[in-house]
Amino acid sequence: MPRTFKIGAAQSGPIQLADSKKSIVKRLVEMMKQAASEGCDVVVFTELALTTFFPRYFTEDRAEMDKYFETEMPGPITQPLFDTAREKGIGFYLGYGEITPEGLHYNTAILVDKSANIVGKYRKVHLPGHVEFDTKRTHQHLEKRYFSPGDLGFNAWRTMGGIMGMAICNDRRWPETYRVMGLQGVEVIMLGYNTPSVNSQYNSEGPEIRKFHSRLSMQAGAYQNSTYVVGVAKAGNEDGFPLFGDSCIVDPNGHVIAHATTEEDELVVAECDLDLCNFGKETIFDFARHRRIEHYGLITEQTGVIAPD
Ligand code: ING
Repeated sequence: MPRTFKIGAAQSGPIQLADSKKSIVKRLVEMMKQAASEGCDVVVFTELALTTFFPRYFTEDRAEMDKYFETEMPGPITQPLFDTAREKGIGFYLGYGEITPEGLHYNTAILVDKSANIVGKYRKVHLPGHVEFDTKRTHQHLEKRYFSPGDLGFNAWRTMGGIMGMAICNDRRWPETYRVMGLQGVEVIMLGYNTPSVNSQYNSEGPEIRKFHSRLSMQAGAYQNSTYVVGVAKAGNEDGFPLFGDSCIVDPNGHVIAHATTEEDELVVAECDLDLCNFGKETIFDFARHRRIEHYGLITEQTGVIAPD
């Protein structure tokens, strides 16, 4: 009997500066209802799903960006997501900007089960970009200015009939992200991303190669840890700044089994058998039998490159 788990990847189309969080939540609830009507067990939303990708804008006073963050989850704005999840019996992943009671700012995601309980929280570890305005870039990417590096690590939670993990955007480019969760037996890694269509430091790097790198990273992570990976974009043109879509669901063999075809709100659905993870975990990627950790020390002892003389 397959351990069926139906996944809905709810890609978001563009969010403009003028769009209210209330109007965005309405869009997300619509996709959640569509996912529930198609029998999904979980719906995966994107990174910073409630707002435009505000780290593209520089403000001297960082507190000006607090309006893009949430101080409570759920709060009045996001409560309809939890109410609908409970009513429909569907879980969800939601990416958002978090301000803690201590006033710290994180790029955060939560995992919510079918009873609308927050099962887990993740704070983005790998923050790309820079802190100060960079005159050499065609557009800014100020995540290191507005967020602190995540302090919760990479965890996995047994919920909704499987072992679930979370990551956010740039995390998908780093093999350590997947392996730490792979060492916890993860079967589904959910992640949202907001990825500019053009490299701000190398403009001839356009959407095609960037989509290739996005899929390459997620397919490799899925295969090398025998897990499903769900990557969900915020896509489209936000106030003149294009983000690519290509949301996709990758199976434990590294195959893209479903993907978006638009740069709008689009639900991508795949019925998955979580037991498809087992063969890889029990053979080629049976970590206990094959890994040789005595040779891996540099990975945690050293941050940057130290090349031979
Ligand atoms: N966005 C991009 C991402 O990692 C990026 C930043 C793009 C870094 C391409 C390197 C190359 O997909 C976020 N939000 O991390």
